[in-house]
Amino acid sequence: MAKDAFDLVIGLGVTGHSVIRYLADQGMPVRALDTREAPAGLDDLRAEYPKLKIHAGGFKSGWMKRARRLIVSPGVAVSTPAIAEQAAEGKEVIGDIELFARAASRPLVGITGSNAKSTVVTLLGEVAKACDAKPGVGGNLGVPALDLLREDAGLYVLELSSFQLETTYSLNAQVASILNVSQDHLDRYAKFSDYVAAKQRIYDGCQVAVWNRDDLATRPQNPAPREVTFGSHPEAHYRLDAERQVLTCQGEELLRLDELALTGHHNAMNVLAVLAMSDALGFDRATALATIKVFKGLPHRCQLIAEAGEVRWINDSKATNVGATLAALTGIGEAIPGKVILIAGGQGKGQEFSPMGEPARQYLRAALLLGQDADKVADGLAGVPCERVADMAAAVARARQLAQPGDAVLLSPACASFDMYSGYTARGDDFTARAKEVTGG
Ligand code: UMA
Ligand code: ADP
Repeated sequence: MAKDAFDLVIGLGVTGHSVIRYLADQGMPVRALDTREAPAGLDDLRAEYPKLKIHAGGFKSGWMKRARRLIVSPGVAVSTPAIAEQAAEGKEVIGDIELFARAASRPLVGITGSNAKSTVVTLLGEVAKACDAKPGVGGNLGVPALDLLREDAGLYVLELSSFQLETTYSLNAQVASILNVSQDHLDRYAKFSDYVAAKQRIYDGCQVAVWNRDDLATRPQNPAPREVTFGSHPEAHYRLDAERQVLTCQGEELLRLDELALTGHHNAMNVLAVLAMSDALGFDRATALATIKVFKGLPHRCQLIAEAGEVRWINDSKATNVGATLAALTGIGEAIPGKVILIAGGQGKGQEFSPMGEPARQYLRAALLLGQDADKVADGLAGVPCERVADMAAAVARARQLAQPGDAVLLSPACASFDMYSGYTARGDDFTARAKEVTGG
């Protein structure tokens, strides 16, 4: 390595901090930049690494040119001209997951999908823990992958976003899975096929590919050494038998749906995916089944937060795309005696909302729409009574007026929240607090 060579970390969020920590621990020369003037945590970083050269407020072209490698955070598009120019010159442009994959000495499970990643990663992590496999669980879920290397682990279970996969070249997972694919992040991808192609990279070099037999976009485009499928399709290895309301493996009954704490068709799919991966990893099936049965799901995902006057209030703030809202609408619409009052809207990320039209006409009493793309959501819900509301307080107050016994009030926005909130958690917390207020919960 040349005497003054350095790695340039781009983006000073959670990922950037973890990359700096990792490289600094190894005594590797590193510099860092962020395109924003005052990224959060800058002062702490300066205090922790007083000698670290940091630039804030743009791409510093001299550093971009002189850097040995660019380590790019997932929130920064590699198509950004300043980065693309360097890649075109032949410079290595990678992300934290690539660094992780090169360093990890334990088997790795990589899980992606438009929806269900966090639920499946968390549940598989619980199963692995119960089976004494000492899993390190993280990635897009929250704990950056490189931080997992700081603890002793027997196995890594990583949630991977399409953004992270774009800058990953040597994942070589023991087990890899695309759980499902539907429109998302079309503000970052020119075409839907580019988004799918990014997800497909998860299978590169994997030993076992676990894919969704009901969603052919999840099938490895290049055949994997071993492939295992889940779904309700008759040919799925791990299958939901909807008639008998059971989950099976090659015809053998594993679980009745009423034995699960999780509910809804989408969660049956999630459980099948976990079982397929657990078996592929050689975990004890009885321990896996016992762990799965009691798993109640994560907050902000179809979470029952209040019940009053025979009306259920459900927080599904994590539904940041149409696919997730469809799952909630059909799952809840089928399960309740009344109708659904849907609260939706926010930043639409270039999605089409028309796929929501049919289930919305079937299950909705009304839709209360807020945020930047409320009108676009309304266009997709033709035939459903839609009202614009100024904010969550107005949405909750109006939902309370409209709800009848047997109904559910569902926050499932199909949109990102950043036009009104710091993230989906803040949005879900706001809804929960206001719903509890009006229901006296
Ligand atoms: N930044 C720039 N220029 C830009 C954009 C961002 O300099 O054009 C800087 C920001 O100023 C900020 C930093 O980059 O300082 C933020 O980096 P980041 O957006 O890559 O986010 P991190 O904090 O590193 O968090 C990332 C993931 N965020 C994104 O992919 C947007 C987190 O997923 C993940 O938990 C974390 O790494 C650890 O792996 C969040 C997410 O929303 C939860 N993911 C998307 C999703 O799930 O839909 C993909
Ligand atoms: P991700 O990490 O991929 O965003 P989560 O488990 O956090 O996934 O769930 C995100 C949203 O997707 C929630 O609204 C949840 O109810 C919904 N969801 C969960 N599993 C599925 C599935 N199999 N298909 C469609 N939507 C799902």
